[in-house]
Parts: sequence; structure tokens; C-alpha cells
Amino acid sequence: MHTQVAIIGAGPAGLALAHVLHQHGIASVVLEHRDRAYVEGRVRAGVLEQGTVDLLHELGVGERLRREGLVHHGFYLQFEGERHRIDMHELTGGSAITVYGQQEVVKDLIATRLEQGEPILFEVADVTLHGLDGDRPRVRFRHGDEARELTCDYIAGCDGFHGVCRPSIPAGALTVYQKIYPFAWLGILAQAAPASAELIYAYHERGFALQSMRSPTVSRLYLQCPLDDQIAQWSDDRIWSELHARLDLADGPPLNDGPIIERGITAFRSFVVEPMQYGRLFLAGDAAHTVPPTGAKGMNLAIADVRVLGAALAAHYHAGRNDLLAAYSATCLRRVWRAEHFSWYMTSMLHRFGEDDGGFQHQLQLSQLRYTVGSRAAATSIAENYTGIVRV
Ligand code: RFL
Ligand code: PHB
Repeated sequence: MHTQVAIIGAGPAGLALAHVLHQHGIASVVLEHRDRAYVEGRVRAGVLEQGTVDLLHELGVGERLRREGLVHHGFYLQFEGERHRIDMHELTGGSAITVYGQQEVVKDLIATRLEQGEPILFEVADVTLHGLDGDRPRVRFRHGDEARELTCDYIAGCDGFHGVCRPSIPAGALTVYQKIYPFAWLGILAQAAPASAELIYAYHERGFALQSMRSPTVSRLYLQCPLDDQIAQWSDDRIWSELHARLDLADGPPLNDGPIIERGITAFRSFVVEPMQYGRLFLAGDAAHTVPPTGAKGMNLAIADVRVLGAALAAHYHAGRNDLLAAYSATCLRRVWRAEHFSWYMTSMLHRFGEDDGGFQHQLQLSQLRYTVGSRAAATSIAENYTGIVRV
């Protein structure tokens, strides 16, 4: 089997890249380890920047997004028992975010790709990469009972943080930057109308909490928990009582409870490798970088990488230019590091660190929160980072 670009991973990065390439008349094959139902059912991100929404429309997969996506012009920062609105739209001169589940994006991308008759091979196993530093790289894998080989011009490593592409690069070729945080998020999806139509990021003495949503009848809620907690330690009652304690205000409507339809614990990690390329292998999305979810940037970065990679491959195939491919890593890393900083900043401002410093860090966090909601300059900074900086 031969193709122009072999894409490893059918997450947002791999699927969006397949569509960008298809629009440019470039052939690709997507190889995915999991089955379709698993990939489509994985509940993760929910906040799309305008640039992400624009790309999905350009790719012709934005119809359901236009109907079902919830456009938000503001969000709340809550601390010391008060809720303060950040008016992103007004502060940035018209930017907004759209709330639409990552798995809905993935479903839309898969459905359209299969309608186009373009290949996605689900449930492939034992993927290995060969000949990355030559001009005819190969991907070997198992599909069903068959051992197969895919030759190609380029490989796109879109297989997430735990994939095989990044580890296929020889040790020493990459510089790794990494920070691990001393807590995790417990996230739930609940059949319950969101009490607030806009997201609430709450800093509370019991720890961070976030109210988000997926629709007018489904809430997405998160709370900071210890790093080594197991989901079995959290009964429904315990989850709701902790969410109420951190998110309800004395003088406002409480959260609405409802049946919990999905739950999970997510560890936090800031991670970047440089460069995002080795020979004919280009890494995109979580395969190259991860951010803690507090800034809502992970999927948006994955889509931003793919836009750059798609344009660079199109310039190679259609104009014989290799300068954009050569600049791929440096171009992406400018945005990646901006998002790394913003995600670290939001995480640092909004979580309890349990530090033994007599409350010094806690006072700094409160001061930063008061400044952020009280100063137009500080509020503008958070608003433009949150909605997505266009020029980085
Ligand atoms: P993915 O989505 O992990 O997809 C990688 C795909 O590769 C497959 N794979 C392999 N396939 C073949 N062979 C192998 N050896 C393979 N190994 C792995 C996997 O099965 C998978 O299908 O990476 P991608 O495409 O780079 O997308 C990244 C995003 O998924 C991620 O950054 C976001 O979910 C992060 N994130 C958020 N991002 C946002 O932009 N906004 C948000 O609001 C937001 N909230 C979140 C988040 C992530 C969270 N979790 C659970 C980590 C909230 C949470 C709780
Ligand atoms: C979500 O809706 O899943 C979500 C929203 C904002 C974040 C992270 C996740 O910062």
C-alpha cells in the first residue's frame, strides 16, 4: 500500500489533517489503534477558539457545529464568594469561543471522511515507523490478522501523548520540556441543565472547580482532586456536595444535580518537545505538546498545528516549495509556548497548591484574581489569550 501522507491517530489532529490534505488533493491514510465507537465516545475538550471553528467550516464539516455549538461572549471568575464576568467579546473587539464537545468534532470529521470514501483504518495494532531519515518512510502495522506495510512520502504523528511516533525518534534528537502538577481534575458529564449559561472558573479554599456544559440540558463539571485519587473513591453524593461547596454562591441559584453519565480523572502535565519534526516525520497535537486543561487550549493547538502542516505540505506538492515544511516546527512552537504560558498561568492562579508557606501563595493568587477582574488591561490579557491570539 502506498500513500502520500500516512497519518497515525484519528483524534482531532489526525482527522483534521486528513481533511486539509484532501482539500488540497493530497492523498492520505489514517491509521487508528482504537475502534470507531471508542474514538467517538471519548469525552474531553469542549471549548473551541474562533480559529478552530473557522477551520472546521473551511473543511465543510461545520454544519452541526453551526446548529448545536454554543457561542459564548463571556465567562466568570469566581473567588471570595463572588462571581465576576470577563466580557471577552467586548474586551477583544468581537472575539468569542464556541462550546461544542471534542467527540462531536471527531464524529463530524469521521462521518465526512467516510462519506468521501477516504481511508481510515480502525483497530490497527503494532504500528512501527521505519526509514524516517530517508526519502521513502514506511509504516508497518497489523490490521485484523494481516501484517501490512504502508509506504509514503511523509508521516504525520498525530497519535497523542501516549502514541508511538514521538518515541520512534532517536534519543538525543529532541529536547523535552516538562512540568507535572501536584493535583488532578475529576470531570463529570451530568444530565442536568447548567445553572449558569456561561463557564465559571472557581478558586475556592477547598480547591478549583469549573462549571461548563455540552448543551442546555447537559452540564460538564470538573473539580480539583488529589493526584492519586481513584474514581471509585468518589461517590455521586461526594462529587455533588464538593461541587456545590465550591461553585454555589450564597445569593444565587445552586448547581442543578442530575444523573452522572460519564466520569474520569485527568492528571495535569505541561509538555513540549522541540523540534516537532524528525526527517520525514512531523508531530502534531498532543504527540508533540500537552497543556493542563485550565486554559482550554489542547485541541485548539492540535488544530492550529494541522493548519500549518497542511499548508506546508500543499506548498511542497503544488509549488515545489520546502521552506514551509522546514519552518513547520518553529512556526507551531510560537503558538505552543504562548498556550503553555497561558495554561500554566490559569492553572497557577486557580488551584490550591497545599503549600506549606503560611498562605503566601494563596494571597498572591487572590491578589492576581482581584487584579484580573478589576483592571481592564489585565482582563483584556486573559480575554485575548482565552479566545485565541491570532498573531503569536
Ligand atoms: P488525541 O485526541 O489523543 O488523539 C490521538 C489518537 O491517536 C490514537 N493512537 C494511535 N493510533 C495508532 N497507533 C498508535 N500506536 C496510537 N496511539 C494512539 C489514539 O487512540 C487517538 O485516537 O490527540 P490529538 O488529536 O493531538 O488531540 C489533542 C486533544 O485530544 C487534547 O489536546 C484535548 O482533549 C485537551 N483538552 C482540551 N483542549 C481544548 O482545546 N479545549 C478544552 O476545553 C480541553 N479540555 C482537554 C480538556 C483534555 C482533557 N483530558 C481528558 C485530557 C479537558 C480534559 C478533561
Ligand atoms: C470543557 O467544557 O470540557 C472544558 C471547558 C473549559 C476548560 C476545560 C474543559 O478549561
